[in-house]
Amino acid sequence: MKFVKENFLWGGATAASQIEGAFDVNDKSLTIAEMRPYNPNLNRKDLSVLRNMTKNDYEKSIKNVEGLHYPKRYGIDFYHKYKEDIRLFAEAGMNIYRMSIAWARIFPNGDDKHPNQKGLDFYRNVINECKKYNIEVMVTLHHFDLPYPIIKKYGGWFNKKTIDMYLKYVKVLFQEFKDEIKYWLPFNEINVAVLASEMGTGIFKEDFKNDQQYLQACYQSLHHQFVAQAKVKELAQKINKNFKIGCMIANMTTYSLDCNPDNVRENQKMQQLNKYFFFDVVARGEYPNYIKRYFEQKKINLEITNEEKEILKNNTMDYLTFSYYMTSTVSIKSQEKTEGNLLSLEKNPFLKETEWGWQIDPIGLRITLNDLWDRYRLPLFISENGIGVLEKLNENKTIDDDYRIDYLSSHMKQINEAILDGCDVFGYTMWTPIDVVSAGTNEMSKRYGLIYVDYDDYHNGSGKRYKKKSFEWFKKFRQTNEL
Ligand code: BGP
Repeated sequence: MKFVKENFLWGGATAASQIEGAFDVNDKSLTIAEMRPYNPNLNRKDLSVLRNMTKNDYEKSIKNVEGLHYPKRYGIDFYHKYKEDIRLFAEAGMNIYRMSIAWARIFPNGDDKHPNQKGLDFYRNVINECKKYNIEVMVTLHHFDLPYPIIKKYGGWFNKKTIDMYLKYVKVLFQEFKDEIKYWLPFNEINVAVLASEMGTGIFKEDFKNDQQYLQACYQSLHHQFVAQAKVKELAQKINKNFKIGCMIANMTTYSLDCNPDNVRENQKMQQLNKYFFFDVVARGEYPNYIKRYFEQKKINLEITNEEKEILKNNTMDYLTFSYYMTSTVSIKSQEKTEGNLLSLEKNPFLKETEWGWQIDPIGLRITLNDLWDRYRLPLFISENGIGVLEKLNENKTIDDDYRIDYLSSHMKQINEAILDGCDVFGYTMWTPIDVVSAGTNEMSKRYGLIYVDYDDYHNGSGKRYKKKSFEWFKKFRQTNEL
């Protein structure tokens, strides 16, 4: 099948805390991401791992407690190897690279007077390296990596002061890379602010009286991120009118288990709460009524000023983007049991799943694109999509990852279908072009890349890069446009 769209952006996505390493060089502070330890006994299918750390655990992590290991502090040493890696991305035929900038390298404490020049220099070098190969760069400004000093001193995104510190940081980057970067993402997966708030906003359950107060705080912190994001858009207009600001969510397409109207309605509710709410706010500029009703039921009272309402109304997003890995299946019963866990207990008998229990569903991507296009009529971008697998180099020093080729090509074919359906989709960055440390489980063993990196979960290994079979497949696709 020929891919129909010309000038489409094809590339890969990564995040600073999962690749850079060099966690303590040049005055960088520790980020919340780098403080999450690897747990060798983890249950790979239990996503509650995303939200089970206490403040005390983080304090331990600052003190580097013996016996604990923090893979994100080392990443894949991209900090020193970025030239080699970007050359490989170019060789694979990528024309876009979605990367994130670590706030902690620019303003390590959040409230520093001046930006850290050494941090800016590092990112300038990385961006220049991409430009050398004509690779467009999309920048995520905040990818689960709030600097810990902001959490400790200010309480993370629950505090409105974090909005101002964040805007100061963003302004520096906007001015610095005014001519180099067009596509910006203020937040990675903004809905994580509610789904796994500790990772997304740096707030902790034990700081609130009860579950209800905590849930309210999650939504309040999210509101601060919405306001920050809208202010980023406002600032962008002043600095460079060509900047494009997008909102990203972790896509939560769910199906009803069956045609029982109770289950169908439960599914609709889940889609509203986990997906549409976030895009409704940033595309339409206001909180939808169904969420106000939900807040009433949960006795959630948010502080939202009239000025903030105006800001949201006047600064809607230029494009919408999402990560897409799987779909889930919902019934009233499953939702009661999981209390809205990311993965539902209902298995979809039509889908296969990965070792992490993620249900593979390429057609769901076409469905998602059509739904979003119909609802918002805004350009769409798939900012993450890929499959995590346990892999070992074979005797030929490669990996025959036909399953990855199947996964990626079947999703890419569905994008083609969605474009033929009439959806305006302008790009795709796979997660990931190269193996990285997992965001959720902090392990290196969950590999997504077209390029294998020789490190294990304890950062033992040579760090050498090896092309997998999927690398050659993608390269060929870029040359022929044939899927
Ligand atoms: C998304 C994150 C990424 C990423 C990916 C895969 O939620 O934006 O940072 O890592 O999921 O998740 P994991 O690494 O847990 O497999």
